[in-house]
Amino acid sequence: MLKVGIVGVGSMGTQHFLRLMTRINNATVTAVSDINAAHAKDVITPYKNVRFIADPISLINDSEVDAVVIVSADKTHEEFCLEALRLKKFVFCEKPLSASSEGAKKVVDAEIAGGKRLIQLGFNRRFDPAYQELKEIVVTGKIGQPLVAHCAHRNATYPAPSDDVVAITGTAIHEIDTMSWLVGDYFTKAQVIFPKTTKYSQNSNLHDPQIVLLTTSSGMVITAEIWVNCQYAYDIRCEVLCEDGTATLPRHARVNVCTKNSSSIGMTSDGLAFFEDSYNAEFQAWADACNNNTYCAAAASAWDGYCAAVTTDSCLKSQKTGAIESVPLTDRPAFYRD
Ligand code: ISE
Repeated sequence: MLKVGIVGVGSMGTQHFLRLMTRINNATVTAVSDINAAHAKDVITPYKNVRFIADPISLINDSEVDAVVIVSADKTHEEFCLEALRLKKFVFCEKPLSASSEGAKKVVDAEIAGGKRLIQLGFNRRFDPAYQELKEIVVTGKIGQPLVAHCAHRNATYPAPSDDVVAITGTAIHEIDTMSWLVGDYFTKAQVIFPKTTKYSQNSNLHDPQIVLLTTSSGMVITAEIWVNCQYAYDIRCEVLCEDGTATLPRHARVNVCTKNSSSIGMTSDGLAFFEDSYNAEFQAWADACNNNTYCAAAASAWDGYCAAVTTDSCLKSQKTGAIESVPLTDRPAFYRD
């Protein structure tokens, strides 16, 4: 039984806590930490064997914690990953790996220096069956080489505080990792374009929607629309244009209801519910890998987190310059090749 410590039980951390306690086999949570002690204690109250440890570094060091789940504020991920690596403990870290590409590089270097792959990054879509099918079609070349992909990432509303930085490092980062994984290539160029902003943008520092344009090393172009206050629902779209056809992510797994002169399909605004199966699958894969003292090759690694951070840095630069910015990435080191 894998004994897990969770750093951060905000909305997503609480979901991961409940997931590990009720839906994941051969893993249990032994301790949690959170800056909001009262809330954390409420979360664990029904579970008598879970301790609250105020200091996250003490939690990571605790002898009853074999492996660490990091779901705290983005800016803290790097420090907690480095501490877990120092102790040679397995880590599941929510994205981003670090708030900067320099920080992400430090984590990658520390993992390589330790000689063992210990970090799994929470890019959950790699475990989504629809995305997996899309990838299979694209990488096997069944409908020719991919040329262009159009993606959309829409949140009904965005939790405050939100701004242009978070739209890239919190939201566009999913498209960045997913598309790089899906086409098996990394990005060389990035640009961000600001169309007219919706009246629902919560502050003057958030252009909404934004269009992210990415070019891969093979010359494929990806357009990613990031619209975090679309109002109507959580909506994720992806269409890949290949030489002999197109492949599109299914948009609905729900029943289509027809009544007089109308046809409708329900949607949800809850992104966690939308991708629930993929979250369960990625956590089960992580727990299984930890219990087998190895890493899950299907999951995102620290290197993938570094690549995403370098790409988001270029997007942030382009938000300021309006120009096409280069993405200074190199080939995957042997340590991260499966
Ligand atoms: C959030 O952090 C996520 O990971 C969600 O998947 C994404 O839709 C949302 O925009 C992010 O804020």
